[in-house]
Amino acid sequence: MAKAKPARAPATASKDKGNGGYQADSIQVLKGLEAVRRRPAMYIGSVSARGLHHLVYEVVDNSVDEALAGFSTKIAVTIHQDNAITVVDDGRGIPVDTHKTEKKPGVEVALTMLHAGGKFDKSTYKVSGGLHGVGVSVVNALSEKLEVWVDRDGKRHHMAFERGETTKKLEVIGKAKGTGTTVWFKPDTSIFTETRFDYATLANRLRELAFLNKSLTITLKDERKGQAKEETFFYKGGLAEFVKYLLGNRKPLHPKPIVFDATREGVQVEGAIQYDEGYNENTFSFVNNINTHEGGTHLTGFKAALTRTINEWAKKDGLLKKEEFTLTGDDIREGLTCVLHVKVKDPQFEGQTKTKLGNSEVEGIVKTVVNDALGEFLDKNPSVARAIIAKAVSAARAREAARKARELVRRKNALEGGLLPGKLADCSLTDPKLCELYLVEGDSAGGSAKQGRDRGYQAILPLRGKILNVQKARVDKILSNEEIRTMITALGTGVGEDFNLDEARYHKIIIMTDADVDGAHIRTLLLTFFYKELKHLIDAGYIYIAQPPLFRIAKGKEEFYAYDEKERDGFVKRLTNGAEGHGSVVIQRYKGLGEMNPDQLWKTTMDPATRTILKVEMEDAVEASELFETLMGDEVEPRRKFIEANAKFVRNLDV
Ligand code: 0RA
Repeated sequence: MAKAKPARAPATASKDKGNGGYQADSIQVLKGLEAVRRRPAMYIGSVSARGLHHLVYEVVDNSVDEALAGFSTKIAVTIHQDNAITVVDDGRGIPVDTHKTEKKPGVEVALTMLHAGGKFDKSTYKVSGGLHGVGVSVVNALSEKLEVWVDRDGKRHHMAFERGETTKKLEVIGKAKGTGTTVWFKPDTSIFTETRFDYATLANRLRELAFLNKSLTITLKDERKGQAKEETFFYKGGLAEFVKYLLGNRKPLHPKPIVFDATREGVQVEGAIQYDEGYNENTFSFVNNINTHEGGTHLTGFKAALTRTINEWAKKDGLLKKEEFTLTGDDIREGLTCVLHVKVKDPQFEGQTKTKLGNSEVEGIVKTVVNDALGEFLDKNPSVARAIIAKAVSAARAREAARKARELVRRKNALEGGLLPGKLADCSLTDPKLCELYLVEGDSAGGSAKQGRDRGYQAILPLRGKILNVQKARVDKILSNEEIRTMITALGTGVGEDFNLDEARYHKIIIMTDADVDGAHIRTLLLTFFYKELKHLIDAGYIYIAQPPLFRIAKGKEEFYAYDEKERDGFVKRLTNGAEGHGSVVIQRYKGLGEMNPDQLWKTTMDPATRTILKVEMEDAVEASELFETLMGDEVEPRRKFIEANAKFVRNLDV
């Protein structure tokens, strides 16, 4: 019977079947990695693109740990022709001497035993938490092949594996000048649903790591045909440069980021903040290089300190009248871009995605560090202090105005006795579960939709392009926009604190815009508005996107509608190769919904029997909010990218 080693047994390990005859140790090892292969998502989150990229992060995190411990300064990542990956670092190299209890080379233990990482006391701060830190053995288990080269003690060592099993034992293959580790692996295509690495995805994480570790140089090289590329990420300024990067070309309120870096009770607290003239907050927090999307004690401490310090300074300076007026945290964080990075020895990660720091002692530590540093900065830079406070005061006023605007929407509705907007062509049924509201771009398309619809359960609200202007505005402005107000009235739910999902007049709200760039822009703006002001409608799964066709292909009496080029070409082929007919094939490209007659619009886009509508999902709200932040900013490029990537939010589904 195999010896039980609970410390190493994975949570998912099946019951010991007692493989007598095999060495206890080898059974244990096999079982460990087999558990990973059987339930990979348990270890890397998913077997989709995200999980695939996680393999790279896992190896890189180990290299970063060497950097945190002060031994490594360079990490090089290469995406090879065949979607294999190499990660090279100049750290100490994975130990090659015989492990005391396992009686195997350390490198073999690290790569074949689950959670073997904890067996080494390698550095004070480790990248560990959430899905990180599961260990390189997990990468090994999920790789068709993996090879490792370790430079240590003047020698170059080598080992090879297949699907987690050792195929070449540790061997010295030559001399080595310095120290370091090279890991080459080819993800197992039988496990992952996505097998191509996305350069931008890897670049984003590596760039982030370089910002977070200012002494680190990280390179990323893509060797694949047609997309060869190489970038080096190195930021001497660390978090201050990170903030500048995040700020993009938004106009800063003060010339330089405010930075702090102090260690108390073994916790290192690093941060950089800068205000811009906009209205959005952009806060990113990290613990040991991991993005704490859900925040936690470090962020709570930071926010409390910021609110307190700014209020105190404002009072001291006579900018606020004694107790009569206090700025709220939200007021003070308007226009703030912030990166907070703390290093904690024994981080406790909580929350749905295990990205929320739970260590209670960290809150007070961060608060003290930020109070001290920020207080000192404000005293030394009174003009910056006053600019920040003036901005927060104006935010407070705007918030008050927004409250009034919301009330106005509510009162107006009450006053009008629930009267619906004149522009709305409502449906005759009243059960919201059955009713659909089409938000249609432009009056002409609105006209076609009104004529083409099934008026029993389909309502039409034409919107003009004007909502474009709300994109950078504060809530009070947004709510004073005619189009937006009309929409809210039609939806019936109210907005902000007044929101009530039960009052929704339709359970399907379908955004129908032109299939061009302008249409995508309007759709994105509507999504942004829903996200910011009517999030619950997205949560409830009420928001959809219509999919109008791009082409009509006709020959004689036969006609087809195509939703992309490929489909179009298919239909054209069919019509040209088909039985001899007369007349030629006519291809019409729809530039807008308005070019379709009511009947065509119904058939292609509105008839539940034939249409495709995409449900907007906020599955990854964190990612979404970051993207929306990007979208709300002044930068054009990220906005364009967002619009292109908009499909990320939608899941193919027709009901
Ligand atoms: C265990 C112990 C030590 C280093 C490492 C693992 C290590 C792992 C990886 C994975 C990629 N690069 C790596 N670099 C180092 C500490 C070794 C010592 O104490 O000398």
